[in-house]
Amino acid sequence: MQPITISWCALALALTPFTASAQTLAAADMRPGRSLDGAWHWSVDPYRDGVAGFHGGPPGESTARFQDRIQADEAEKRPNALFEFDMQRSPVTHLPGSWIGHAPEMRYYQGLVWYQRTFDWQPAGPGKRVYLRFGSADHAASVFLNGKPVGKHVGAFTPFAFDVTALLRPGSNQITLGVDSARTDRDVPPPVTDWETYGGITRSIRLVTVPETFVDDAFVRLGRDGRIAVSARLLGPQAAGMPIRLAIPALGAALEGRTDGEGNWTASLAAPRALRRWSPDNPTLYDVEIAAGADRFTDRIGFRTIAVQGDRILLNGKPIFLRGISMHEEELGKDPVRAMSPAATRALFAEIKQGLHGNFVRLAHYPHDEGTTRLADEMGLLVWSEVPVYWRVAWDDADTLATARRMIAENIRRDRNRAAIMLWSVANETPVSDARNAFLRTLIGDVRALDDSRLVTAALLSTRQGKVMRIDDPLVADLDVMAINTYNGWYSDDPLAALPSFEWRSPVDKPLIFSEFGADALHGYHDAAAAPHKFSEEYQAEYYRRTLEMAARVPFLQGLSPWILKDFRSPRRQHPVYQQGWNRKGLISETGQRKLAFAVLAEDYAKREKAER
Ligand code: GCB
Repeated sequence: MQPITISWCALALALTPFTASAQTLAAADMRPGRSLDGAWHWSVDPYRDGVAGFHGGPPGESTARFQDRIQADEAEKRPNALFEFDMQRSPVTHLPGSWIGHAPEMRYYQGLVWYQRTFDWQPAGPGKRVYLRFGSADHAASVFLNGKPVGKHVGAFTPFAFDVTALLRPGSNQITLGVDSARTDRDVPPPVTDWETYGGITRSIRLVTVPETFVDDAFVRLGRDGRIAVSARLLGPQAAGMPIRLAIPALGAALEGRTDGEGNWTASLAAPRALRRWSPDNPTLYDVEIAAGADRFTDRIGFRTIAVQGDRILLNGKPIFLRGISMHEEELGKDPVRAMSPAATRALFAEIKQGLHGNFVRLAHYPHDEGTTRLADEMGLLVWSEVPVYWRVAWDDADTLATARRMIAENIRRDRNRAAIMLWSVANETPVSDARNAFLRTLIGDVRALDDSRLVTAALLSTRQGKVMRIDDPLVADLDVMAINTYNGWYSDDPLAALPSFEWRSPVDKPLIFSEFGADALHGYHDAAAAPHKFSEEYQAEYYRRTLEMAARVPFLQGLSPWILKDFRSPRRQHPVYQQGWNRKGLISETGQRKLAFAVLAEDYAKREKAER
């Protein structure tokens, strides 16, 4: 293979800040394609030499790991060639999976890591485009194909894709990418969170093939007016004025039209009588097709309505109480690497559905894998979906706001066909200030513009006077559903017996969710004393009993998502006996052992479920 000389200009391009992907590639996981998961070479780069030159100066070819050459071949020809970085002889790992599992010394690494693999490719034929799509990269990724810069993406948790049609060649191709997990105060989230940064590539990598003109984005939903509405967008040279057709074969429903000058199409039809509405009890999904020119977009979509009426939440017109739990994206086991296989997610969802009698999950604190929200659709679990606008972000910074807005848009465009998603949340526990209010109001506006069929919320903090709990965050006025994280009895030393007498006051006629409450317990640590110690299973169980008693007395409370289903890794939780790097508020341990509090919540939810039937 001939070395390719990378021009300074190309390198400069590669190093400019974020290049937005211009397309959405909705339902990309349903498209034909080629998985690039599997064996990849990796190489750590703590001083970021791979993107720097001599003495740390401007980038130069000598150190670049993304060059298009097999170094062993070069060395064979030129014995005096110097290679300090040789990706092809670097160790191999399996992607997806965070680098914290690549080698013991990577456990706490934060910085730049390079990945490289080769693959054979036969051209897709004329009239096709090929996208290189990453499910996500934590936190920033620079991608190179055959030594040429392809693009950059900043922000973990949402997918991104680049059109690589022109860069692919018949035969052997080489992808290199640098993934940098380091974040600053201007990032979303900022560096300090209460969860592990799983640096690297933790979701699937695929080449996705589409016709030259294709359905890039499609949103199909049941509106509150009883009609099925579709908004679709074509991308490509023939996008304007193209005939387009929506079909839901199992319902015998079809709709035809033509895109406008920009490639957009919006239309609606009355919901067929035979339509079975999606709900946690009957998670019916339909195959939906949109055909336009050579393209056929397919998805599996459920139809239901979600609304609020006074302090009630309505699913398909009927009040529903959300029997939920929060969870992080982390598989069961002693050494998770955030590789959520369908089986790993199914195991956790089964604990919620069957174990706890739940109907709702808060996917904290960032968009989870697209397979997770698909599984929620399939198994029948309502979802709270959020972006990592967490604790303190740089409210005054225009770039930070732009990042958060992009994350929201990428999340909603990826998932707005998932019937399970009921709530979009724009922030978690953010201290009130004018700058923060303005920032979050912009995000709320974006959510409403992108999706008129769901509810908007944010996890807020309350204030306390004695035993009176007030919800006085001004953002309440902008939300459909109020949500409060409350930890009396854990972060306060109130006796647990006092919790039921706390009184909640609402400033508005809106539903409330307790989006978090919880207490740490180390599985297997028992304390039989009348007043058990914190961190014991008995303390956590009693905390749940008392908090649930309090919850039962709040008339406008319409849901719970206690913190949290499973113990999760958190570098800030270093109590040497009880935590050892884990937040222990799980109802199950990191390996899936149920703690006493699990049964307490399950009993409460079973009663609520029975009462609803
Ligand atoms: C919170 C945060 C959550 C933490 C939790 C805790 O309020 O929203 O991310 O993990 O409390 O355990 O303190």
